[in-house]
Amino acid sequence: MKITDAKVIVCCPGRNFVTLKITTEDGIYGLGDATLNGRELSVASYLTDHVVPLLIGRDARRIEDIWQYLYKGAYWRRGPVTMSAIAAVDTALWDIKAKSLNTPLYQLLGGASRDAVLVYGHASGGDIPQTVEAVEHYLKLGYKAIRAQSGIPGLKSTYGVGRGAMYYEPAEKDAPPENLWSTEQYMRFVPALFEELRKHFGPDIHLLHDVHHRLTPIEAAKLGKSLEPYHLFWLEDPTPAELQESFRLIRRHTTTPLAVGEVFNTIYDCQQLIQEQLIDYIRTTVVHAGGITHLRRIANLAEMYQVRTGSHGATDLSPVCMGAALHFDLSVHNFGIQEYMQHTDETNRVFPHSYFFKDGFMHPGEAPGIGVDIDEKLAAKYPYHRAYLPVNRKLDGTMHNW
Ligand code: EZ4
Ligand code: CO
Repeated sequence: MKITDAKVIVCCPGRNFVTLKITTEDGIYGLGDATLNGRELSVASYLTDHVVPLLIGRDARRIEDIWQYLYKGAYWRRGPVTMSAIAAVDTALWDIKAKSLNTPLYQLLGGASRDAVLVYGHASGGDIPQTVEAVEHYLKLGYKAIRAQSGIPGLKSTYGVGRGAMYYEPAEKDAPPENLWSTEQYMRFVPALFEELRKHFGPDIHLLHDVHHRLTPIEAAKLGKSLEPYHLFWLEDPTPAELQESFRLIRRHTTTPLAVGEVFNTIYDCQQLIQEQLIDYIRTTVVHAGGITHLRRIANLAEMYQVRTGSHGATDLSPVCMGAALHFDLSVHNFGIQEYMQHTDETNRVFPHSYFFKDGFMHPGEAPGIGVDIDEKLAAKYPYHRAYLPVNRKLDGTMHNW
């Protein structure tokens, strides 16, 4: 089954997406997400200029070999650009294989380990009452797990706090906005937020919180400890994780479960975190961590150490990634939870899909392959628009580097 064509589609239906489409000699095609938020065109070029020429004529069925060929053959290993490009190829090839066998992808990954995939949504507001309202809204929609973020009194804007009820978009067009940060104000505020949420909604709903790498290990330890009475499902990215051993310090002080890994791109980024049981959930995703092939490897390592998966699923991960993630989630034994930030209708129209949400759970559907398509004509109506993630500065103007 020779690959006859591979092309990169860049579009911006509300936000930028990079999609790889691989076509084989018998007309079957597969899709892979290659979106790297704020650095989209670098992956598009990596694919178009350096990978696509190597794919033409290759046997699309040899998924493992092509993965190894692109990873080892490049000489330059790892990194978000490389691994997102490899992920796109890998995802498209799994899509093709499943379509050619006329089966939904999860059946090739061992079949369903569960009936449906637990997801969490994002509730946020400018202050505590607004955040309470947002959580209530998600509960009404049927969500069983909800991430709560709130603006901090006295700080003009805080990363991770949405502007609308449902569609939170982390990137902003043209130039990176600048947020202001105060660890002291944040640390005082967050326990009050969760105290209020537990008062309103009781002990049963799963509550999550994302720190977005803003704290030092000892600050994170303190926050984790102060949140213990509110028994979070997880505390995410409490500190940057380049220095994996820094999580030992957090672990020594708190039993609040920890989730890390949305920015990781290989198993080496989380090897120590997993093997020393320094985290509870690994957040690597299909698109940024080398595709289905590599994500399964990470999940298998994690299973040995009782670490569960909790893949990143923000809006900058395209519906193609979401579809692929749901097949992975449904099949992998040590699944924990999947993040689900709804895409806008505009995005959904460009990427028609079989996956669906019901009562707090999602399912990839039974369409052959990943079950996500792209309407290329419609995509062409939304040209790329440069956009960036915000940067974060302390009150005195210093770049906040964690
Ligand atoms: O910052 O998707 O858990 N979700 C997040 C997201 C990420 C963006 C980065 O592209 O932290 O909002
Ligand atoms: Co996050």
